[in-house]
Amino acid sequence: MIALIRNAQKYRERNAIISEGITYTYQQLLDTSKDIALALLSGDHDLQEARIAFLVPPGFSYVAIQWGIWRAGGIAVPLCVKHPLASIQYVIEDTEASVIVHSSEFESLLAPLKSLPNVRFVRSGQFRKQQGSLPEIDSRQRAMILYTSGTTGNPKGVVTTHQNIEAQITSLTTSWEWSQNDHILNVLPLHHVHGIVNVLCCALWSGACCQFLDRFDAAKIFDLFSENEVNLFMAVPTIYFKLIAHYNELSKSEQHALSVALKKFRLMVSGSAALPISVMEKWKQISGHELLERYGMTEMGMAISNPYRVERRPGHIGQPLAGVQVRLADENDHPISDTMSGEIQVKGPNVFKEYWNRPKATSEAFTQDGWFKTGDIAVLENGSYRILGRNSVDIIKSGGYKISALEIEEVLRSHSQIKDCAVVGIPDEEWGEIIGASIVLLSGTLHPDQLKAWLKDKLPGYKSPKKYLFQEDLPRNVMGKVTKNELKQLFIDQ
Ligand code: MLC
Ligand code: AMP
Repeated sequence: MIALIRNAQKYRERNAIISEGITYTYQQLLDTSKDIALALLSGDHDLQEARIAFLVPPGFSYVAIQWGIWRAGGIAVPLCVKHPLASIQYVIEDTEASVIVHSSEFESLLAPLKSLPNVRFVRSGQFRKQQGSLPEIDSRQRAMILYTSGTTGNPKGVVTTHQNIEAQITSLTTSWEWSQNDHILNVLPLHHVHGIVNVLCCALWSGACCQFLDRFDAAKIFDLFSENEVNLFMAVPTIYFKLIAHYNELSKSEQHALSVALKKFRLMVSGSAALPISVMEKWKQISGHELLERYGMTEMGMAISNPYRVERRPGHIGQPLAGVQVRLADENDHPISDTMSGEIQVKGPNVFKEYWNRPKATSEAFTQDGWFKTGDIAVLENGSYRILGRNSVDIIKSGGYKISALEIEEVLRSHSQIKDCAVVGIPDEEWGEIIGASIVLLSGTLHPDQLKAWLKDKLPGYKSPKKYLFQEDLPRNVMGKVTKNELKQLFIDQ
């Protein structure tokens, strides 16, 4: 049996999930996920490693479906509730999903896909109590596919097995001392490793309680913090930035009451993007907490973390987590001495199995001796790693989302008025980076609002450029290659 579900049996009477004001126990999660698994299997469907996509808001139903898919032997493919149909369809077609589970609010969005051949649509509210037995699940089986942007145009599906997920969970639960007394608030999107593994799965592995907010809302988060139930919080730097901005708008007495509540937390973590020291310091003044910064990636869960108990180093990501091997390597994948900077390469049971249906991309992601090449450049300083940047200018991190410049360029180039374009990440205190697009028009004029409206059904909102620069030609070197660093500077100087 899947370890996460076997574990849950130790905590049957405890609270597992709170969503929409309702509290659900581990027993309810076990029962409902079993019903879902049996319903998915009914009609003699063999779901071993079948891709089952699901589109439901964060909450109990999401978790019960995720567990139901796993218990039926399937591979869980979470879809993003904010994505336009084109992005959802891409994931469904790329994974060749045979079942799509969705809640009623997505009925009309998904309607155009109903004609897809060999796809079964299942409404999440329609699961009935079922009798029957569930298949044996091997921990080496594929469990989940999450989509991530890379240096190729289209997002790739990152496949993890049950064993991978278990390794990702246990290195965090031991390093950060999770226990059944913990209560975490989950405000993160549930199609990425941060919200799914670090928050949800770690809580459920530990017998703790995971409370959901359906979306990010600073005022609601502070209200919940003030109830003194939540004692753990994990978020991306942009969220801490937004919480600080909201705190600054409160009255002195509200600020005081909130700070008192925050000081009682056990742990607050930041990751998915570099934490600006200014954000760390302001949050410390507000909450009394030095944010624990850690480093990870969809392909490997978390790899490096500041320590839980001893001193954390601002601007640094810390040391390898339990069970994870880390090295720095040069461009020939040779390990380098500790004093030099190089690519972070990672090995361990936490590292993913493959990119779905992309053997070439998978083999290119590993060195010949099996190290995963992260593409992040770091240096080791007094025993603590510090990220210096990425080896590709085409990877942008905005608000914790990884975004491929090439994917956006490909879409922009399909506009009838666009002759050429180049997309870059522009440094920004709130978002880490924001997307800038330089556009060369064939003729006429185009307003950024028109482009934004045109992109709306083609790309998720967070992939839509925030700044545009219309140019006669793109900056290029003598070889004719676009000089993206020069372009970045043009945006900065704007
Ligand atoms: C939203 N918008 C963004 C954005 N998020 N723009 C750029 N970057 C982002 N990340 C835009 C929307 O398109 C919209 O634009 C406007 O902001 C308001 O949208 P919203 O959806 O209401 O925004 P909000 O809820 O405030 O979202 C901000 C956020 C969100 C920070 C809460 O981006 C978020 O949840 N980020 C977390 C991502 C995450 O979990 N990453 C982990 C990946 S795993 P307009 O123009 O239409 O108004 C990973 C590994 C690891 O990285 O180490 O963890
Ligand atoms: P994703 O592919 O969305 O999982 O994002 C993974 C990437 O996020 C990593 O390759 C890093 O570039 C970045 N990242 C995650 N955590 C940190 C951190 N603490 N500091 C800097 N970058 C980070």
